[in-house]
Amino acid sequence: MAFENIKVTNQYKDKVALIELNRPGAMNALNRELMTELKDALHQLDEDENVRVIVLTGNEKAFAAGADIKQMADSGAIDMLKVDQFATWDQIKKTKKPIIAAVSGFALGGGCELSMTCDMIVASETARFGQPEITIGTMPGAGGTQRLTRAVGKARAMEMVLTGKFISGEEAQEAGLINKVVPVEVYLDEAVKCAEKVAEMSPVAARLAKESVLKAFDTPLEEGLQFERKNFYMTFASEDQKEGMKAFIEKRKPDFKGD
Ligand code: DAK
Repeated sequence: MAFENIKVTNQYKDKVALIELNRPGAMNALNRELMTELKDALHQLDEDENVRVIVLTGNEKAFAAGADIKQMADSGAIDMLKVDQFATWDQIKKTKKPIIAAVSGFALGGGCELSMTCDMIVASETARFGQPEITIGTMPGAGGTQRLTRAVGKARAMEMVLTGKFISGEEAQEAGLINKVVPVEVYLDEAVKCAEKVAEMSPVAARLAKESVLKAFDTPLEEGLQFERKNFYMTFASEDQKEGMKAFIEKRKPDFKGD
């Protein structure tokens, strides 16, 4: 598939794919075309048996500075309803394989929301996370009031959403929004290393585990525990579970095939 607004490398490393947002002249602003390409690429990689983990990145200056303000500026509510870009975002959210965001520079508005849709975030020391929609007369619409609040708590989320304040990579880590903050020279390598680690695991177990952790966001505890239990049982239907436990007993490294 040919893409214009993103670059996709299916085998960036063994079993690890890389998607780079690629609108450097516009700080990787997420226009409709880019989001559709991203949805298609994620779907394609989700189906690709040689890929186990996906790394999503921008460039050193910007992961993404938000939805494309120039494209949105004159839209009416009904135009937006008709275009229904949320369907694209919803599709992205359904990716079954783990996605690791490698964030440097600005991750603002929709860019911050996109990073939070990923399963882990590795950021550079120059990263700036923010939900500045209020400064242009609107508010977050793709998870910025919900995922951010769950991650960093009410006080910080309110401040970011109501004043448009940015937080640094270090603050984001301290607040629990991201996994790791590292020097800018190595943020992509660190994200890829993390992806390679996950790619060594059973892809069946990784898929079920990701699904279970995400379930924690929208279910009461007892329902979440029941869901987790079923997925736990399900891992025992996989060859990978047999291989993993046999390898432990035989004191060797497991070779997970994804069956
Ligand atoms: N949209 C369009 N263009 C953008 C952009 C954006 N969000 N951010 C930057 N650019 C463009 C600039 O216009 C400029 O283009 P030229 O003027 O050179 O043509 C170029 O990128 C470089 O930007 P600056 O010259 O401004 O660079 P600076 O270093 O001075 O500043 C900045 C960098 C990131 C601080 C600044 O550009 C900035 O404040 N950008 C806007 C940040 C922002 O307000 N983001 C929130 C946007 S609202 C939805 C889902 C999600 C959303 C909406 C709907 N649906 C599913 C329906 C999300 C909404 C948002 O994200």
